[in-house]
Amino acid sequence: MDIGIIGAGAVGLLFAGYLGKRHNVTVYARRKEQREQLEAYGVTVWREGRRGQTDVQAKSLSAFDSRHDLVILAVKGYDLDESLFITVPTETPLLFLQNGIGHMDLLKTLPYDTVMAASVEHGALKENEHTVLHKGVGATNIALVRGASGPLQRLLEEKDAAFPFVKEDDYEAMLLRKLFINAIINPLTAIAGCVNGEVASNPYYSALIEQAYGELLHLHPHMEEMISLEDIKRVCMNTAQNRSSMLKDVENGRMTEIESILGELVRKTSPRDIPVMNTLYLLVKGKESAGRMT
Ligand code: KPL
Repeated sequence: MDIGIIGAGAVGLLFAGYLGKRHNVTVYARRKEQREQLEAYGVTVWREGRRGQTDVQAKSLSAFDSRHDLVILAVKGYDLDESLFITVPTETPLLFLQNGIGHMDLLKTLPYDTVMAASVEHGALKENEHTVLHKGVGATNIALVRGASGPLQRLLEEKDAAFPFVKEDDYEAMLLRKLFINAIINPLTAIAGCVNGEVASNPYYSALIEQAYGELLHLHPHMEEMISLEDIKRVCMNTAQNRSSMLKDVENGRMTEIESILGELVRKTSPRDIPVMNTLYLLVKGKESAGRMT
């Protein structure tokens, strides 16, 4: 396939590094220096001490190539703005990789023929403009929201054990499942300032995971069959060495994804019903605003 990937952060580079082995990949990056490095060196993926290098093309969005068979949106939820959708033709199949549920309305309302959503369970850390460390092998769960199933089937045919795709039937349940993971692990690691593995192994943080899970389950009781406490702890252990995306955002003084992950939940629910989630939300907002003032 001819694939365009919009966004060249850790996740965008990880997808480019793996998919670029078998597909023709163009990475759309905002900054010229990054595009130059991607063109010159390709994408480097480090996994378990081994280095893989993949050639890609790199362009700015203003040079968008409308012939892609698939466009993967690997930007943060808050960067999914209108200009992207003016650039990409409505016939192009889109795959959304965002955390949280802030983009759920877009999935439903955007006038694109083929729309897919994914929840990414890999641990990835961007080392430099063209290098990503694949710190935890997970899966990319992928569901068709509407339209043709061809691009999704092609991704499912990928046979790389380090970068598997798994088909999901219900995209809303899939996103909600990932929401449980991100709503608990991301704020906790961002506040505690620790890697994912530590929130599961430290008994005090682990107690908070249990309390937060209980609150989320109380709001979405039907999710009990779809995600257990053990599943959340398993994600922590599978990505044990990973610094969550929210921790990295806080450390770098960047805006976090807290709004698309917890914003709606906190606004719709009384703090008395979700004391732990509400506290985590406020603490991340506090860190975020402190970071942006420096
Ligand atoms: O999705 C993640 C993130 O950091 O955003 C997890 C699964 C928690 C991996 O770090």
